[in-house]
Amino acid sequence: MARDNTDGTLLRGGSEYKQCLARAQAARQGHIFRWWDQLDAAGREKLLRQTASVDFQLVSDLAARHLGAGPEKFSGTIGLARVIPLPRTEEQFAERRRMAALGADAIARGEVALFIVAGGQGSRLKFDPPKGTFPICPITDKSLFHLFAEKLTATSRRCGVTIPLYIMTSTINNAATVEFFEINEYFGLGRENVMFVVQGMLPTLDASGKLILKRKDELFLSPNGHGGSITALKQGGALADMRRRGIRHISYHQVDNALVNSIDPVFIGYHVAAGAEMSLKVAQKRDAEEGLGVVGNVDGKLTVIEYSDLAPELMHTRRPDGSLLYGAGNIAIHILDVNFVERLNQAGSGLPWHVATKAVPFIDDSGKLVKPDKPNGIKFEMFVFDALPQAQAAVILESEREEEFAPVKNKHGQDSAATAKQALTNCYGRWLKQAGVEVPFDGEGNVDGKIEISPLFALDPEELAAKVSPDLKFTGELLLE
Ligand code: UD2
Repeated sequence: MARDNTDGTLLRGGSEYKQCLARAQAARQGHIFRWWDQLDAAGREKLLRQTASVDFQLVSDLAARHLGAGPEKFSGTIGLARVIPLPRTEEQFAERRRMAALGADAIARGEVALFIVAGGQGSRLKFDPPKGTFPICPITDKSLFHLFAEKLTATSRRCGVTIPLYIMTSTINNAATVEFFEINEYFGLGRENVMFVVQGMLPTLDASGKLILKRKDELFLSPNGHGGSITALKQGGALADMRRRGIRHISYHQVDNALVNSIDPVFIGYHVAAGAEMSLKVAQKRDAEEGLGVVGNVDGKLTVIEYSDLAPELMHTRRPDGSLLYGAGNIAIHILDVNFVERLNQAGSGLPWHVATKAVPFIDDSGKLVKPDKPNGIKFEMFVFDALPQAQAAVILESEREEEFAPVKNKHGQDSAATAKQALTNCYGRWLKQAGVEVPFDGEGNVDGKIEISPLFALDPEELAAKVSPDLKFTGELLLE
């Protein structure tokens, strides 16, 4: 308070407080200031800053629409979507080669940027720092961000062009993410070619629609979902930067896929050839309940239905041959056209909201912190794939999951760091085998040992085959940098 009295911010803080309190009270959320008298100047400032960022109208609309509505599972009719299958015939291989050439041309013309969404909290991994800093490479322990940066550098060199990188963070992890890039000197990408955009945050509500306080001076805010990237790209200045650079196509992926082919000429080629506005990659689901959305036609529009929104009877429907009817899982790799993202922004993104209920710590009526073990907090998120029905044309490309999808989601078990590291080793092992090198695989396709091939050494099996001799001996650990 002394500071307020001496430099005059008390007056500003005072009027700001009155304004924020009035807005909160008008929205029936005045309780967020109940501990005001106990807060020091820093706490008051924090609470005011957070409250000022809250769109109370949106919050009350969301509460009115979603509270008590119960989980809505999609159980309607899903038409099958046209998916470009993995190549099997000579003709299909030839078409993929033609598309690769088309895509490589677009990259070389400087029309493609990489965009990584990394604003999530990664709570299942139980790793506090930003997920992109997670050490993932099997031998060197390089981080996910480092691995993606090397892929980008290798592609840039191959195509003779600078490919800019955009990363979406949230207020929770932006500072730590930027610092990680600073410390690592932007992994050689050049600071001027890396841009961070910060996504929006939304308050978490309790069952009665009240904003949850996580501390006496802090609202429980959560990132607004990866669908928030549509407006974040615009508001953070990334779209303008892309326009300046002549970027037309945004290659989008999540921060948690260790095997992703960040800039895939084949995918870009198909997207460009179809004049698509948004495209996505799918892979066959491991099993009916794997946490991947499925793609289909709903009311004549291509749509992704998130696994948690899909009725169990649809999720488990099988064809006569035993395969899953809705087995094409969304692996969250997209291409978005810059013009499309601009158009979505004109409609304020136009993406629907989804509800998730999570156990979140809160301050109870007596001011004590409670850590519930049952879900008590209602979060709202937008999903980027909900933009798909608005795309005038779209391509869905099937990918080999062993080559392109190794998500790092959990601390242990399936989709964990251990399975992703094994998937990297196995993928590099298959590339070596194609190059004629003897590599032992067990019956489940796992290499016994560790292999790491830096993208700067070889970006794909063809480049590797040109660089290694079949006489290379694998003795349980192999690093090619
Ligand atoms: C997502 C997809 C799922 C499948 C799977 C593939 C959703 C809802 N589901 O599942 O269908 O494609 O990925 O791995 O997307 N993120 C942000 N800001 C946010 C929330 C998330 O940047 O507000 C990022 C996050 O950093 C991560 C990615 O989005 O890179 C995925 O987030 P997730 O772990 O919540 O998604 P998940 O595993 O439920």
